[in-house]
Amino acid sequence: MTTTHSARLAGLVAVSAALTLGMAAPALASDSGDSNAKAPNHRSHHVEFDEQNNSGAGGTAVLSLDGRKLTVKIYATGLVPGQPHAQHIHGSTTGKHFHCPDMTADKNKDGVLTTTEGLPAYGDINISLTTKGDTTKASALAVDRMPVADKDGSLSYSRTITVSQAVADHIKNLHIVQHGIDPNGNGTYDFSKGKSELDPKLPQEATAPASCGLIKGATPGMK
Ligand SMILES: [Cu+2]
Repeated sequence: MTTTHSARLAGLVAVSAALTLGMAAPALASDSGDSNAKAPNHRSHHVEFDEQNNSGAGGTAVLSLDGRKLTVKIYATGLVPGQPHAQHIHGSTTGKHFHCPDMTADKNKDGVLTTTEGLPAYGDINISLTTKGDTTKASALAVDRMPVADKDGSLSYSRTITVSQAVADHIKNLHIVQHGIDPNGNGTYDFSKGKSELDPKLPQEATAPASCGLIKGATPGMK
């Protein structure tokens, strides 16, 4: 995964932007308790983001799945204003469960949980939540197609994409990660925390995770 991230980042060197990792996912037709669904295969899931790296970021997401059509709506706060935040759906559709790491995953104890340190917990990137175009892992670091936080650090995102049947079937095993932090509070991504382990030309601040949210079970009545 590091190799992939590195490769992607290498192509973005010219782009002075940040990365956000996020993800969202809907539920299965077999989920119980969604009596209000219009169709047996229509389920919605709720995500609550928890900060990573003491970023102060948070927010919510609603993931609606209608067959293989996944609508992802994210409302995040506390992100770095004016900066792009790469976001992905992480995890596995083959039964292995991943989760959101805490600071104990900061193996070198430098005070920053890097994407690489978090990946054993996050799992691989399944979907890149871009604003347009490709949504595969190949666009993981396409920061020019990632949402940008407003002047208040808030970010709204909505997109409907067609996912694989595997994703539709295992949406509850997935989660969303958003990236891009500003620990020194200067309003931009800089090298105060060193270089990104994914690409030394990019600041660590641009690639480190800002928040993570697990896909909760089907929420009755939500659309
Ligand atoms: Cu990610």
